[in-house]
Formats: sequence, C-alpha cells, structure tokens
Amino acid sequence: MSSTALITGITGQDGAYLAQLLLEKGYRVVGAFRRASMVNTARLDALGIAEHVELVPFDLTDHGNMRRVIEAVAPDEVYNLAAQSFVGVSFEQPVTTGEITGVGVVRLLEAIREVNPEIRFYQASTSEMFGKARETPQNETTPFHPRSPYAASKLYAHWTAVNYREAYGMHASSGILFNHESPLRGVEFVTRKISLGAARIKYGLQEKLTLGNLEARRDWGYAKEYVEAMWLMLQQPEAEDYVVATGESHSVREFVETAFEVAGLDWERYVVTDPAFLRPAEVDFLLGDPSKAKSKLGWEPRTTFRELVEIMVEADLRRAAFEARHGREMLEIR
Ligand code: NDP
Ligand code: GDR
Repeated sequence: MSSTALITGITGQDGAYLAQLLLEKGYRVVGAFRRASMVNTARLDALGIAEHVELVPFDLTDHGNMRRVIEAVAPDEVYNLAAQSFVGVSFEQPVTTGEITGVGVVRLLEAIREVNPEIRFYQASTSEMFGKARETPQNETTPFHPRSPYAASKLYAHWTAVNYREAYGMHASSGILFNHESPLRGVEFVTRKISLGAARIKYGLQEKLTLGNLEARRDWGYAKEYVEAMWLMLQQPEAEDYVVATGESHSVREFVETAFEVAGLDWERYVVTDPAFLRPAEVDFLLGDPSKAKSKLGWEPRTTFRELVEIMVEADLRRAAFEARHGREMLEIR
C-alpha cells in the first residue's frame, strides 16, 4: 500500500516541488491549504500536478481543525511548510507571524501527538535562525541569533520540534534550509524580484528595478533539489536536524549583475536603491555547511549559482515575452 503524505503550505513554492517529488515516488499526496475566496493552485498547475493532489482546508491557527484533518487523512508523514514566510512583513506583522510560524507548529505537533504519535514530522526550519551568525560557515551546532520576528518564531518552532522528539520520542526532524529559489519563488523575494524585473525591463514592460540592501550575502540553492533533502530526513531510522545549503555565498549585487547579464542588459542603467526596502535589523551574511546532509543523507546540491540565475531569468524572459505579446500575464510559470 502506498504511503500518505500531508503537506501544509501546498500552495507555496516548496509545497509544489515536494508534492511533485512525492507523487513521483508513488505517495498519496494530500495538500493542506488555508481557505480563501479562491484556492491558489497556480504552482501545482504550473507543474501539471494539481489534479493528482487531494486538497483539504486547514489553518495553523485552529487546533481543532488540524486534529480533524490529521484524523481524516491518516498520514504516515507530515511536512510542515506553511508559514508567514516573508522576513520583511514579519516586522510589520510580528504577532500574526508568531501565531502562524511559531505557535502554529505547537498546535500541529499536539494534534499529531493526540491522533497518532507514530506519524513522521518535518519542520521547515531556516538559516534565518543563525541571523547575526557567530561562526562561518554555519552548521547544526552553530549558536542561533535571530534578527526578525520571523526568525524568532521559527526558532521557537524549531526547538518545539526538538522537544517533541526528546519528550515524546516522536520522529520529528527539522531541516535548517538556507535560501532556495526557483521560477516558482514568490515575486516579493529578492531573487525572483530581480529575475522578473530584468525580464520585464528587457521587454519594455518596466523601466526600473528598485531594491534595498545590495550587499547582503546569501547561500542560494535550487528549491527543486532542497525538497529531496526533506524527504530523505523522514526516511532515516532516527529523527535529527540537518543543515541544507550549497556551501557558497553570493551578494544581492552579484545576483543582480548575473541576472541582467543573462538578460543581455547593463544593470547599472536600471537598478536603483531605496531605503524603504531596508529592514530594521538585517542578516548580513549567511553561508551553510551541508556536510552532515551529505554524509548521512547522501544529499548534495547539483545546480550552481550561475545555473540557478539562468533557470530563473530564462523562465521570466518567457513570461515577459508572453506579457508583451498578449497584454496579460502568462499562467504557465514552469
Ligand atoms: P511560501 O511563502 O512560498 O509558502 C508558504 C505557504 O504557507 C503558502 O502555501 C501559504 O499559503 C501557507 N500559509 C501561510 N499562512 C498560513 C496559515 N495560517 N495556515 C495555513 N497555511 C498558511 O514559502 P516557501 O515555499 O518558500 O517555504 C516553505 C517553508 O520553508 C516556509 O515555512 C518557509 O518559512 C520555510 N523556509 C523557506 C526557505 C526558502 O528559501 N524558500 C528557506 C528556509 C525555510 P497561501 O498561499 O495561502 O499564502
Ligand atoms: P530572506 O529572503 O530574507 O533571506 O528570507 P529575501 O529574498 O526576502 O531577502 C534576501 C536579502 O535580500 C535583501 N534585499 C531585498 N529583499 C527583498 N525581499 N526585496 C528587496 O527589494 C531587497 N533588496 C535587498 C534583503 O534585505 C535580504 O538581506 C528567505 C525567506 O524565504 C525565508 O522564509 C527563509 O527562511 C529564508 O529565505 C532562508
């Protein structure tokens, strides 16, 4: 009999790629989404998998709802990808972020513990927890120093997952994932804002691209590969935490230079900066050490920084060409 996976945050970037991977592996995939006036299946549609994923309404602020969903779906594995995931917005909405991204995880773990503590659990932890990092590169033993309400909420969720493992013997693992991007990345995140901006400028749909801090450095990988690490964590005999990263760090400025070069444009003519995009506290430099994921999971990144930028810019050039020709956005975002 095939295994059942419940993915929260199914409408997000990682939800789509993880659903695709698990369907390929023969899983029954149930996607939990928060009810809205319209269900946003754009990313699942883009991958051509929407009709293969069962969808259930679900909200991380409602414990009773989660309990009933876990009972009805009876999953073998739960991947908790749902979150208020935008660092910038977390400064504007710190309480909502704490409710969903932090306390929401306790509600979910309680529901799992009550219904069936044998269910394997994945928590989407983040390199943002290292924040003002005290050592470089960062690994599983590096001390945390969160720099935003988002990061503080994720740290609470992270330690909660560790605690449920230690207190109740649950198979709960946290993947401390560094930034991972793709053509399905939300347009408010810097990489996609740049790739889409460069492509739209190329087709005369936009004149300028306005950014914040160009000197911030991140360890950027390809999302499609990072979801493989999530699955591998839940296949291990023991639950543990793992850093997932490329081991290379680049600045926002380098991302801009490369993206505009791929689009055949001189970035200095189009990119401007505005302090409105600066954050009250910034994470300046992140660099991950994925050695443990490599040795224990056999996971390694395959896509280089340059290849990632090319994948994103080329996808957005296709979108912008369509928009220029038809006067409306392309639904296809593969
Ligand atoms: P996205 O922002 O693309 O997706 C977030 C998902 O969470 C969406 O499906 C969103 O639904 C859902 N969600 C938000 N609020 C609620 C709620 N109250 N109840 C139920 N669902 C909700 O994130 P990514 O796919 O990029 O990331 C997946 C996870 O991994 C997130 O937890 C993120 O914080 C974490 N992470 C991401 C990294 C990255 O670089 N991408 C790195 C490290 C960690 P809706 O579509 O309705 O908004
Ligand atoms: P991050 O991603 O905060 O690392 O969180 P984001 O792409 O938002 O920012 C990366 C860096 O770029 C700088 N920056 C800008 N950022 C945005 N969004 N818009 C701009 O115009 C801009 N200009 C410069 C930022 O200041 C920052 O230094 C992402 C999210 O996916 C989290 O959910 C996840 O946990 C982490 O990655 C790992």
